[in-house]
Amino acid sequence: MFASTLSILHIDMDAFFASVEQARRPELRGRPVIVGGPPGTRSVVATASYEARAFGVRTAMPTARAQQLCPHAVFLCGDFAAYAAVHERLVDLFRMFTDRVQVVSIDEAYLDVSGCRRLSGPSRAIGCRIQELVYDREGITCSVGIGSGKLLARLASELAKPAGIGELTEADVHGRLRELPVRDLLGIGAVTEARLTALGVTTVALLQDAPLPLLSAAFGSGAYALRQLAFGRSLASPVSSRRRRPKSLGKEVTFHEDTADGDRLRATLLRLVDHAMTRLRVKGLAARTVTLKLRYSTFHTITRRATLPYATGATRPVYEAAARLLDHVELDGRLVRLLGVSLGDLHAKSFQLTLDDVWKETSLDEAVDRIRARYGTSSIGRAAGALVPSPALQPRRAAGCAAS
Ligand code: TTP
Ligand code: MG
Repeated sequence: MFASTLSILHIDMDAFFASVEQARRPELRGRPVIVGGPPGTRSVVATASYEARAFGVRTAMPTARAQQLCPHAVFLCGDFAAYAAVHERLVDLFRMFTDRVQVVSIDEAYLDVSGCRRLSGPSRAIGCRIQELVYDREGITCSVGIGSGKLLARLASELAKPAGIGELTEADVHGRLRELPVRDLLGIGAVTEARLTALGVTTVALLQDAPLPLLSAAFGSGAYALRQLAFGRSLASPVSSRRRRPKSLGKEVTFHEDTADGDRLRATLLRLVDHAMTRLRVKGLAARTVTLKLRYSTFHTITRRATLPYATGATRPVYEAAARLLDHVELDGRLVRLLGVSLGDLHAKSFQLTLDDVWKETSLDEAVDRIRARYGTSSIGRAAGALVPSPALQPRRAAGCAAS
């Protein structure tokens, strides 16, 4: 059932990673910006600014293809710490309006403003104010959708992109919504779209009006969910402000050229741990396990896990544990294609600061994070020797990693 009022807001940043880059580097504003790995590598596009989208560049496209479509674009490697820091500030901003905030991803959230409209005004006024504040504080635009439920709000923000504000009412379900292609309904992916098209069902109107036996024959019990979608009702729960803690958090990299160079593997490992730990701290978390992932050029993949004596947000003990895992891997002459780390057994940060030296390390790490959030990930790096003075971790060719 619909609530009687339009009180759900869906807020989604426009071209988030690219917009953050344009905000902090004014020379990029108005230019096509593509965030992903460098062209010529095996990477894909994480996102593209709307200027680049005009040339057909899309998320998940190989960067090599993006470069063909838009050769004059500025290609940037992502700076996740900076995006995560903006994310945290955005969530704080949303919570100024209501505590019923459901964070869906790094750049989008639902707000249930039903309880705060007397103080903050109608939903549309709240949405406009949020757009202004996001722009004033972060220099980026967002789209706002307003609906009586999450699905309609999310559809409305999608239709309002970029930088717009839109509403979808119950009346629209029997009007404007009917004209849209089925693919615009969230939850309908390419496969379902193709199956619907095969049945001749290409628009929301046709999906609303399709005989149920036809849908049931093709989709079984999924027919009911499809029909609900067509009428703007999601089977999703109401806005839930419960903060979800990720189960794990990781980072991995595919080498441009497969390698067996121990120094290179250790340097890469340090970079991966360092960046994953920054993300962990931005989320206010500490990790107790670290898992090393290694894929050989044969695509055979191994993982090795270590458990730390306590959950920590400090980079050094986690890197030490990961480096020990790497040291014990026998390469036997094989080349490494991919290296990754994953942090697990995550706890809220307050669990960790029990030891003085951990506290000092964490303060140092947090200073690094602040510099990164302000000036970019590459603004400050770590030398393995400086980070890891203990004899066990002096840079050396890892026994198990040397090419034989
Ligand atoms: P989205 O909100 O899906 O995309 P967007 O903000 O870039 O563009 P839009 O204006 O259409 O909302 O995702 C938010 C960020 O998450 C995006 O900037 C980059 C990142 N991302 C990936 O890295 N890989 C992906 O496959 C997707 C979908 C997003
Ligand atoms: Mg977005």
